[in-house]
Amino acid sequence: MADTPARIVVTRRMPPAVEERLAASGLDVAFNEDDRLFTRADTIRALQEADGILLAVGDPLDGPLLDAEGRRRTQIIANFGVGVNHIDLDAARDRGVIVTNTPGVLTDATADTAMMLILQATRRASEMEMQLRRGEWGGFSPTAQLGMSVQGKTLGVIGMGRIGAATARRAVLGFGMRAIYFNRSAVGPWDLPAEARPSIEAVMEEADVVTLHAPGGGANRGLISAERIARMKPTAYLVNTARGDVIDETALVAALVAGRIAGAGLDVFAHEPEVPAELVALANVTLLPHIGSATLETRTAMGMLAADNLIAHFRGEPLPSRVV
Ligand code: 8YV
Repeated sequence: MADTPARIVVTRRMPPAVEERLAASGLDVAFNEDDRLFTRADTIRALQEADGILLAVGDPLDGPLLDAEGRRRTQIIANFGVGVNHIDLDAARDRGVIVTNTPGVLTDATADTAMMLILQATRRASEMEMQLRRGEWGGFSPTAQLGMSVQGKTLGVIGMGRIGAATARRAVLGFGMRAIYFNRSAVGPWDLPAEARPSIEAVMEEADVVTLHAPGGGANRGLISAERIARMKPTAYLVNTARGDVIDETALVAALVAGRIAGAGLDVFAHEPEVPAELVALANVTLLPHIGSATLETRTAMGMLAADNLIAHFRGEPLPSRVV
């Protein structure tokens, strides 16, 4: 490392082991002890003062911001998370700013969350829990509170990358579902029965549960459009652990309010932390506050990988997971 240590700004509180590692790294690290969300002005200051920034999904970075009023010092942005749709990658590329992310380490946690939402949605878990908590449970009934069994049903995976495949694996091998998928490029072969379909439409039409695992932003904004939602069976469920903007949220709300699909399980929203009031009021949706990767083990691994990228960069070593 150079004589004067590189200065790093960490925009969010990190799991303890990650902060310890960074503190001992030889880098000059400024932590965010009270976890206060950075304003635009804070981000500009960080870009002017720091050689590297470790940030997360609530820290949007566009081209004008990256210019930092003409005084940017930052060479590398280490994103805490695999999704980088909050960062303008073209703007970073144009300006020679490196961007890294944290693939692989959150695959299982996010696939677990997708499976949890598949089960919560199809078994009406949120609705049932609310019923109980409100004191409205009248006791066992053979015919009330019925959901849909997932065994033998078809899971439709949109985006068969690491997390999509891990979700299919859970659903097929653990819960007896069959899996079909659409992926933009050819993928496989798989160590489980999973059949490709030629289009998103084909998956939407055939699946009993559609689960989304495509990255957000860019061309994927509104990928699950009103027209594509309309292809779903009226008995089908939609699950999203990817990014809120992958769905036309207004169209989804309309479909759910009109009862055109059976329900949804959502961990992500188009304008987080805002959640449309219509969704909050609906019984047939399960809503989670973007907790796909929220286990101590996973968040620690994510922070360690982000730290690895920063440390490698300032040591002049190859970066473990570079995006730009
Ligand atoms: C992260 C995620 O926790 O990695 C991602 O893309 O969606 C989450 O699991 C979040 O993005 C934190 O930056």
